[in-house]
Amino acid sequence: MLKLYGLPGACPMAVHIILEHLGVDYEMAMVDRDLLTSPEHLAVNPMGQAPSLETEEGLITESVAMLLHIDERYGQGRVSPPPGSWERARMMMLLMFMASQEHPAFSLWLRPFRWLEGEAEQEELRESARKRFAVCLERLNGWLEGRDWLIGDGMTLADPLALVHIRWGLRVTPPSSDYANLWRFAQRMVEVPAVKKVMADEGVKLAAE
Ligand SMILES: N[C@@H](CCC(=O)N[C@@H](CS)C(=O)NCC(=O)O)C(=O)O
Repeated sequence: MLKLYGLPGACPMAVHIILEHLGVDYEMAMVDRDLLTSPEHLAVNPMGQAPSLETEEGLITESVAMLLHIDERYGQGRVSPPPGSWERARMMMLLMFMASQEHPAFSLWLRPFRWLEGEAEQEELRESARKRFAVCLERLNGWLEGRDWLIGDGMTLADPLALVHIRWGLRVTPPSSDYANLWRFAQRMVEVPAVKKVMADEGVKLAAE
């Protein structure tokens, strides 16, 4: 059985939602934030992060890789457009955008002290990251103009990751709730049964913490 190592409300929640939405058999192992860098967890994820996915063939890290693998292997591609299609290219663009641009901007805003020592330098980095994250949210907001889902007419792999980032964005200025399309989308997403269940299981709400 698949085993997902998670952290409540963090990017593993996107993978958790897809497992639940596709009705895949899985086991959840929530990692204590303080134990991310314990030798036991570093053996699972050498970056000291979550998510990680234990499969019968071995462990994989990186949420985008997990999302794709779960859908291809266990979901018969139900939550992604067919390979070679324009829609799939757009879904991949969104996944990569969120993972490689939006997520790092948020992480730098949240924890500038991981990268710089001086307080003034940290403040400067935090401010640049805040602006960068706002640019990312603006783009995501634009992609949701006039749409219920990021791609096509139903949930794809991109939507749960967007929800995670929108939730994080409630803590940043301007908050994600100021972006009309993002907020409308998030409010719809939390009503999807799999999303509702996962958020309840992880003990998180659509509200600033
Ligand atoms: N590129 C990785 C990023 C993983 C990542 O940054 N995970 C965060 C949670 S969203 C984490 O474990 N943070 C804890 C920490 O860095 O201390 C992925 O997409 O899986």
